[in-house]
Amino acid sequence: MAGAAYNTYGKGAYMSDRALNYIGGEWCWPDGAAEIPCVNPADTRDVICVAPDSPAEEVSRAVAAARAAYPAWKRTPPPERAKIITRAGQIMAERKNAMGALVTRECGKPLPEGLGDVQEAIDMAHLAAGEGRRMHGKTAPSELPDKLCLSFREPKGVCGLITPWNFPVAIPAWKGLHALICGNTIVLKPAEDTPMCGVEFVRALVDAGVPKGVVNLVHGSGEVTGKAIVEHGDIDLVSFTGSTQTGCYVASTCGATGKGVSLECGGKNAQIVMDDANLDLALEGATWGAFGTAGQRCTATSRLIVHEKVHDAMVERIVNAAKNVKVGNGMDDGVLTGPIINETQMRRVLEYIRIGRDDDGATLACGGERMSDGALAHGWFVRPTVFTGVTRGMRIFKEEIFGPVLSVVKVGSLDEAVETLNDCAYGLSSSIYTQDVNAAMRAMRDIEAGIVYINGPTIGAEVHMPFGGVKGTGNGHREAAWTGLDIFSEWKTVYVDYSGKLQRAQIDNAE
Ligand code: UN1
Repeated sequence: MAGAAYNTYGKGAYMSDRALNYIGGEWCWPDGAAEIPCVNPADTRDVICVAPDSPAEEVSRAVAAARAAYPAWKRTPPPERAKIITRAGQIMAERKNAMGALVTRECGKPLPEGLGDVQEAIDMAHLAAGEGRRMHGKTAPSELPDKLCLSFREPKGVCGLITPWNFPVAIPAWKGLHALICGNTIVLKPAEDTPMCGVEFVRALVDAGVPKGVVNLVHGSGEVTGKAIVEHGDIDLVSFTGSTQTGCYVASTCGATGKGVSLECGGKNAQIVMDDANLDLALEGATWGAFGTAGQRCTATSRLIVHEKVHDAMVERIVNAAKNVKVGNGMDDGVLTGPIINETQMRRVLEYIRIGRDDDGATLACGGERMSDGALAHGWFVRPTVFTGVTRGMRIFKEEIFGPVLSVVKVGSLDEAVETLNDCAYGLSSSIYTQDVNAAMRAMRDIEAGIVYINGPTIGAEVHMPFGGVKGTGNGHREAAWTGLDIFSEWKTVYVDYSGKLQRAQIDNAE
């Protein structure tokens, strides 16, 4: 076996200054791998660990371990698999405070959100475990006598899971727990910014008793480790959450190498505020949707589409709210907006702000700059930013920014609001604030998005409902809920002929 093996079970990997891989039941570090440092984005002097940039050979070892474990796991009855997932959920609940703090330390989002991230994984464990007793198929009589038709779910095989940093426990859980309950074995590559969250998620499964090789963890960059997963010849399915650009590469490579692929990519989500909306409620929703998680959710509110009759009042409120948002280290009380995940991403957000101001010609109503005074000096903070006078052709209207930047667009009617919302390459989440039930129903029908909130912000999806989007956001799959099972399973149809003779469908019973 390549690499020194570190057995860190129990006390473990979390205490280590190295984020270890987990392959075939052993914690390990690939010999000679480049080291990727992981720092706290709120204070980069806080070095959390180094993770290996796992090369293709390490990915191959993980895939081989997953392949070897697959037949036995596939034959394990789903309610038995569910017991392990239930225990993993219980373990995460016991460790919730520590895991939540780790989420905040690694990815910067405020502690209540860090805890929420872990809670989402716990919820997902309950859901996936329940599915262990709901692996139902359909049965039907045949068109021929003395013949029976059955269908049931089977696992896909070895699944490569490539997950983002912004929900570093929840998204591995969405993908991983549904993959496992269906009987797949997995190779998880967590985001390089949040390797220890990946370690903690896997450690919960290991401590819950998942058999060796069923769950494997490989750290690394997208360019090295992610690429090796996507191109590997013995992976059956890749499930990816991240940018649309990378998603297109993942999809085309999986297509060329004959793998299944599920994608959860970008968003440019909008909240509509109609003239009859409760503006205080709409303001709370927009503030949370745009500046919570520093705008770094696929579901974040990035466009505020406001009816002209309440436009000025709404702008005044949101600008005032943005100016008063507490920005800082997510461990501090009352912080709504934490740091941007890393310097590259912060520079990208600042560049979009420049584009909005200079190229697009929108009006910068507040924010628009890096914050680096005092306690913020060592982090990647961007002041909550609002642009007004944004119109449909502008880049800040169209492109995903993934930062605390909100573009306000003025419209004159519900139809124009929905048309403006739909004028978008993505279609993940959306929201409308109105007290008119007919307007709400029309919006529900006409909005092109996977998720629609009525009188709620664009963020806050629950694990038991389908999660995903249309257009450039995905490729037709829905994670979590009952629909997540469809990503990670295949249907097998079985015909049982007990007539004792050859019966030819469509022929012997032809009219
Ligand atoms: C994401 O941003 O990729 O609905 C996931 C929400 C969360 C999940 C977001 N429950 O905002």
